[in-house]
Amino acid sequence: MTLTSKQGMTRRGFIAASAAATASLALTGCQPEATLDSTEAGADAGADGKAEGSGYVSPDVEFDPETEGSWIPAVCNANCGGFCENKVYVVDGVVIRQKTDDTGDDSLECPQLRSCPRGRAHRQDTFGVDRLKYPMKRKNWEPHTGGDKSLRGRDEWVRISWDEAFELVADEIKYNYETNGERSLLYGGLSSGWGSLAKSINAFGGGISMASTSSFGSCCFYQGQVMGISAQGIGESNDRTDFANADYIVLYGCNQVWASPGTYTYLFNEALEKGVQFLFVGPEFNPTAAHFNAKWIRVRPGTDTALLLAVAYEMFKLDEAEGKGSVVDWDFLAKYTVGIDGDAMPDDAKVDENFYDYLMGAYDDTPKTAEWASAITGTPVEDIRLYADVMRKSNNVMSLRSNAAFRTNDSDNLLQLYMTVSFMGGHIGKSGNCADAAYHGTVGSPINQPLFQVGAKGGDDALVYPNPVESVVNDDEQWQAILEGRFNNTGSITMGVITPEKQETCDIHVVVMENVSAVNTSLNASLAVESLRKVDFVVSTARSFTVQAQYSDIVLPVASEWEGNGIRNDATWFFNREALVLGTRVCENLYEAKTEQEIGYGFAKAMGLDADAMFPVSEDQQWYNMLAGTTMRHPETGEWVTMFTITDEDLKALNAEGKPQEGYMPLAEILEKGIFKMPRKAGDIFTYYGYQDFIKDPKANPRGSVSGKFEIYSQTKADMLNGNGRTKDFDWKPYPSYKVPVNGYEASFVDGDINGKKGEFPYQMFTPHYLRRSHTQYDNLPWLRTAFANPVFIAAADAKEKGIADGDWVRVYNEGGSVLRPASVSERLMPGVVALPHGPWLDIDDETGYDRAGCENMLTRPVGSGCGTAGYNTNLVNFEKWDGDMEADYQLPARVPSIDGE
Ligand SMILES: Nc1nc2c(c(=O)[nH]1)N[C@H]1C(S)=C(S)[C@@H](COP(=O)(O)OP(=O)(O)OC[C@H]3O[C@@H](n4cnc5c(=O)[nH]c(N)nc54)[C@H](O)[C@@H]3O)O[C@H]1N2
Ligand SMILES: Nc1nc2c(c(=O)[nH]1)N[C@H]1C(S)=C(S)[C@@H](COP(=O)(O)OP(=O)(O)OC[C@H]3O[C@@H](n4cnc5c(=O)[nH]c(N)nc54)[C@H](O)[C@@H]3O)O[C@H]1N2
Ligand code: SF4
Ligand SMILES: [Mo]
Repeated sequence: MTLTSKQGMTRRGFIAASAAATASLALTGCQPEATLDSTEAGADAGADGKAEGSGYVSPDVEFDPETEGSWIPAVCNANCGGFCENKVYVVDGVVIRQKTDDTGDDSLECPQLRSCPRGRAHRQDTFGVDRLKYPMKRKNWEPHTGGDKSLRGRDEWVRISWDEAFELVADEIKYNYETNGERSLLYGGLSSGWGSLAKSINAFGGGISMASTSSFGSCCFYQGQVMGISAQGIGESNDRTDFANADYIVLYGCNQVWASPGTYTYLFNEALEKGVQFLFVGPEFNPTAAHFNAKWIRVRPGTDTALLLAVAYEMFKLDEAEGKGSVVDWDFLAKYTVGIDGDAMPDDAKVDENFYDYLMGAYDDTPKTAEWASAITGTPVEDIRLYADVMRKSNNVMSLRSNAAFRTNDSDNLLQLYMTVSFMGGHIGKSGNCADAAYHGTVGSPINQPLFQVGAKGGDDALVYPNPVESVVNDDEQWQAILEGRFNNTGSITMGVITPEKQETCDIHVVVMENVSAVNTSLNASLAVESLRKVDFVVSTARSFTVQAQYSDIVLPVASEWEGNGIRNDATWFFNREALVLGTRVCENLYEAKTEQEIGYGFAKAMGLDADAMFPVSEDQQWYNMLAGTTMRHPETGEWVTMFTITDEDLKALNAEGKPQEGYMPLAEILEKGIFKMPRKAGDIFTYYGYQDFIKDPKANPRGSVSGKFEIYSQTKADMLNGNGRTKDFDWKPYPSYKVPVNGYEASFVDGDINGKKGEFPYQMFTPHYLRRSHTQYDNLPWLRTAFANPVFIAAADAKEKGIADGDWVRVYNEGGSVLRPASVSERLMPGVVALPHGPWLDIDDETGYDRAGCENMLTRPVGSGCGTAGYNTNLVNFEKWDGDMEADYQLPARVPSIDGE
């Protein structure tokens, strides 16, 4: 299969492209003396720091670490969960080399937090030709009416001053409040409400905000009260020093090798070396399964509930065959859970049904046997039995999952079931056993047990300026809310809330997109475009000419984290339990870009608000506050202690007010090194087994559920799901049962009959997170585009049937539209399944309507059943060979706005 870009690149092609892109490059402001050369020089990619590929400006500076610049720690704060160490070699404010963590002996006790290819290409992000240089307005935009709205996404641009930009945005917002009310504004996208504009908008009156189950899928509403596990079932894994004590590690739909690269995969290596056996459960034998030489338990996307029901069924059957208690840990179930069978019902039960009897077929005449499941899941019957055998109580089993299987329609019973299978074997709260997550930043780190706590910035923020409009629109109805003015407000599922059904209306005229790539990353990109072309005003903050910038009317250029104080976003993304990683300022703001706070301040003033009161703490002071307030657990005593010693000189250098303080280590040390790693050893004081307190003493440490125990019968769960008005024609049971998912495997057949004929869209699509990019971030970087293709993965048997060869262009399509990608033909995928890695930047061809970039969300259908899950991995498509002609994306010019007069 092809993963790397294989089409031979014509050097002339990229030189022409990059010349066009660089022609518009006007380096202003802080730009250094060092000559900034373009790729026209045509140097080779790699070690000499010059990019081969479209439009990257590479400084033509000889590398001489002895005399010239200095190494500075720099953050990489993409939303990938990595938080790896990056260091940059800076000459006169320009980064000419990068390296990664080279401290320590790189042992398992003290691993190096090495960055992935994306982090190492980061300088192309900050110094790329596609950086936005100044505020812009869309050429054919008119205040209040939107002007020619159909040109959004394909218009030219006009440079404007910051003053004008602030005035125009403030005027639009005020005008719409007066004319259409506060329900006319939508914070579009997943991270809505966190940006620099949101604070003033909230202070002024707020707007409808948006929620999504994006990362967690149907795990979203699993807070403590639902079945007594940790929020979303995350944060209570055993810590990594215990991995080697398992007999089996089940990687449930995980792909650390792509989706949590950095150090995380490495953390499992000791287990691999010590002979722990890995199982991988998913629709492809992915790079992670390959790395760990895992036994592949194949399962069709979105059918996991059927699979695990059969695993539970087969465990009971084994237990019966071998003698009660030989396989199932009945003592564990009795002590720590409720609802396994009719004898274990909780007090609040309203339904006279239970899990065991359901499995045996008491309510639907269908025992959930391996054979029953296999027909749905595609898993060989013997593999289901093997999985059940592995889960037996005499084995030590760690079950670690990502949320991929939960980003599927109607998977709302899956987390309860996943936990139940581990409860049945008693695999919780002891060495070698756990059931939790290992994805994003949570691999081998029980994040509920942090070893560092970053200090508060001060003068902040969302709590002081909450959004006065309480309405929240869920991802699946975001575009419908704009196009049809209606949605079901059931609270913020992002925050784990499900309130009862409440149908509301709205009249959206303004969309604000900050810190988010809503057009690319939300369900249904074609409706996103239609929606954005309907409203009167779209504003976004952006670093480069992102898709959301492209579809806006006014774009405000935001400084990258290398231009700020680095740590800015870390409170959100800081997940590495065992290391504190800091970045410091690498350079001044580039071009006319402003930091978030500078944008917030200017906008507040334009809104007529008291900007000084709203932003009382300078960014330098915030940075200091974070450092001064940072605490850590002392490596020997485990006590929480102040981390940094800060002197008067430090205070002066940091341009901040405060008092000198005593701490564990000098501040200067971390500012220079950028990293502190907690030394670890198996069995040390930080060793942790998930849920250990509850397991030790369940009465003294009850869980947050109604019963205080893990609930295999959760009335709360059923009531929430049945009350929110999203699911059609299905009664959610308090115990885990199977619901045929909307747009799942069954729906790929005519009338849903899996023994019948395939329907119009016979293939299942899933959308893995991809090594080349972090969601959309970094997908513009030429090095990464050159190194990794943007494929659709197709099973070899299916490709053969369709006459598609590796590298051919393929059109993948369904009711949502068509996207084009090069084929990567693979023996590692289940037939009937295609994979479109998540995150390319939408690029719709006006003539054909095809998306040339292959944005997978053109094909994801909003369903929002269950808790309102964004079912990215349950969509049906068809595909065919595409005979058109198109260059591979690394050959395309950088995306830069076409600016009037330039
Ligand atoms: N089909 C499909 N869709 C998915 C998923 C999937 O698996 N399949 N996964 C979902 C998941 S799990 C997630 S988390 C979402 C992610 O969805 P998004 O959050 O929309 O994705 P990003 O591409 O990370 O967008 C962040 C944007 O913010 C910009 N940015 C970064 N730092 C700053 C800053 O300091 N200030 C400002 N103003 N902007 C900044 C970045 O350049 C980028 O444009 O996608 C979801 N969408
Ligand atoms: N490089 C990179 N890293 C990232 C990100 C990124 O965009 N790029 N995004 C970050 C974020 S915010 C998140 S949320 C995580 C997401 O990371 P993950 O939660 O791991 O999600 P995916 O990459 O979508 O899927 C992982 C694997 O799940 C399997 N899978 C897909 N569908 C199903 C299914 O229905 N059932 C089962 N059993 N398996 C299935 C596939 O084999 C796939 O390889 O990654 C984080 N890390
Ligand atoms: S993109 Fe993520 S994994 Fe890669 S270097 Fe940055 S933080 Fe680490
Ligand atoms: Mo995510």
